Amino acid sequence: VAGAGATGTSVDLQGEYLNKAKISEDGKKQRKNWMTTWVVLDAHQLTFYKESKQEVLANLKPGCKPERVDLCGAVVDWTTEKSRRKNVLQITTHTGSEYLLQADSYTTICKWYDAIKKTVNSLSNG
Ligand code: I3S
Repeated sequence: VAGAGATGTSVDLQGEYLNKAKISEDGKKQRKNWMTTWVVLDAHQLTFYKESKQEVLANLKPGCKPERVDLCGAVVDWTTEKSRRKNVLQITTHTGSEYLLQADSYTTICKWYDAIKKTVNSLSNG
């Protein structure tokens, strides 16, 4: 279970498995492909790892290249239109890339929604 620690206005969520689909890159539509990734939120970005939590924490795969999403200038919202799944949030980056994040647990996805929102807000407040 992720540990959430609030420090000032930003929140670090130390990681959880979530379902992710990238639906556009820099404004260009992508074919939706849901995958489960280990997701980490820090003060500036979200990081999606293809590797498991254990592999990430133990640095078992030195060559691993996670996908990083800059949250500065991003917009976070719930969406019911972009997927038939329940509990889906959408992140649109300042470059026009769009990601969907989903969890079966509403509590889990709400925690991520709130934390990502706080991070985006803290970045826009300087
Ligand atoms: O938005 P879409 O295109 O209806 O998303 C569905 C597709 O990605 C589908 O794969 P195909 O492109 O091979 O048909 C997936 O199997 C579905 O899960 C996607 O819809 P949901 O509602 O699950 O996001």
